[in-house]
Amino acid sequence: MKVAVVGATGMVGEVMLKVLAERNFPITELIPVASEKSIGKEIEFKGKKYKIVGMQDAVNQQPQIAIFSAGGGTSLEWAPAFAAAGTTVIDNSSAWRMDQTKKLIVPEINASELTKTDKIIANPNCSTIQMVLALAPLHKQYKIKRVVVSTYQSVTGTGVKAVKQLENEYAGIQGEMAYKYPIHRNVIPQIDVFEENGYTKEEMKMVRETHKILDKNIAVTSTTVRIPVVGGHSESVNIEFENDFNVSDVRKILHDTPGITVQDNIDTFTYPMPVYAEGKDDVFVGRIRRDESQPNTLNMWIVADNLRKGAATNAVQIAEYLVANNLV
Ligand code: 2RA
Repeated sequence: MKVAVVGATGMVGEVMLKVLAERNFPITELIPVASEKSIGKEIEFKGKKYKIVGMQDAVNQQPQIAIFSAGGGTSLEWAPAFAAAGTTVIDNSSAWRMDQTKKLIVPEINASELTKTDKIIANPNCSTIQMVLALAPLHKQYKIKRVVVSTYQSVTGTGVKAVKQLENEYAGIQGEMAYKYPIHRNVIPQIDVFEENGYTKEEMKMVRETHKILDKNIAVTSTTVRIPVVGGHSESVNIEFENDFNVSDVRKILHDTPGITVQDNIDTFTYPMPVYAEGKDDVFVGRIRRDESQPNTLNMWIVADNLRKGAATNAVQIAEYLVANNLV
C-alpha cells in the first residue's frame, strides 16, 4: 500500500506513524505530508528516512490511502482532491463527520457499512469513540434510552501547545497559553467553542456523533471538561436502558467485546486511569455499578488514550479493514 500521512509532524500524526509501524500496516511506500514549513524535512519510519512533501505533490503520487490529521480547513480543501485522484481518505477532523454522504466509522461497530465507493471516511471525535465502543454491545442487549456523560479530558486533545502550557505552569514558567485560563491546578468546563444552545461544540459532537454511529433515538446529554492530565480522556457515563440488566452480565458483555478491557475490582482498587491507558489501544471500562436512584440504569467509568483509540488507532483500524476487505 502506498499511504500518505497528512499532518505527519503533528501530535496525532506522530502517534499515527507509531501505530502504523507497531501494527505492521502493509506500507510499501510512505508519503509524509505536512505544512509548507516542514516540506523537505525528514521523518523516520521503521528505521527508514522519508522526506516530507506538500499536499499537491502527495495528491500527484496517487496513494491508495491518505490518513488526515491536519485540521478541518485542510481536510475540506484537500480531501476531495485526494479522492478525485482515486485515494481513499480517512479523516480525523470534524470536517466530514456530520456530512450525510460520508460514513462515521468505529470499526468494531460499523466498519461493515464501508464500500469501495467511500472515498472520504470520517473518524469520530475522541471522546465519542471511547464512549460508543462501550455503549454499542449494551445497546444491542438492553436498548439504551438515555445517556448522561461527563468527561475529564487530557490536554493532548488540544495539542502540543496545551501540553506545553501545562508543563510551563507546572514549572512556574510564563509562556504561551493554549487556554484562556491556567490548566495546572485547574479544571476548565469548556472544550471548543459554545454553540447557540449553551453547550460546547465538543458536547454536541458527543450527542450528534452517537446518534449517527449508534442510534438517533438515544437521548444523550454531555458536559465536557478539560483537566490537567496527559495520557487519556476519562468519562463518567450514566446509562438508562429500556430493559433490565444484571451487573455481572454487563461486565461479561464488555469483557467479550473486542477493543475493550474491563478493569473492575473494587477489592483490589482496580479501575481505569489515564496513567494506565496511555500508550495502549484499548478502551478501559470499570466502576460498573447499578444506579440505585432509578430503574434499569447503570453507571460506569471509561478511559482511553485519546491520541490512540480516540484518533490514530481508530483511523489505522479503518485502513486495516479497507485492506482486508479489498476496498482500496
Ligand atoms: C479534545 N476532542 O480533546 C478534542 C480533540 N479532538 O479537545
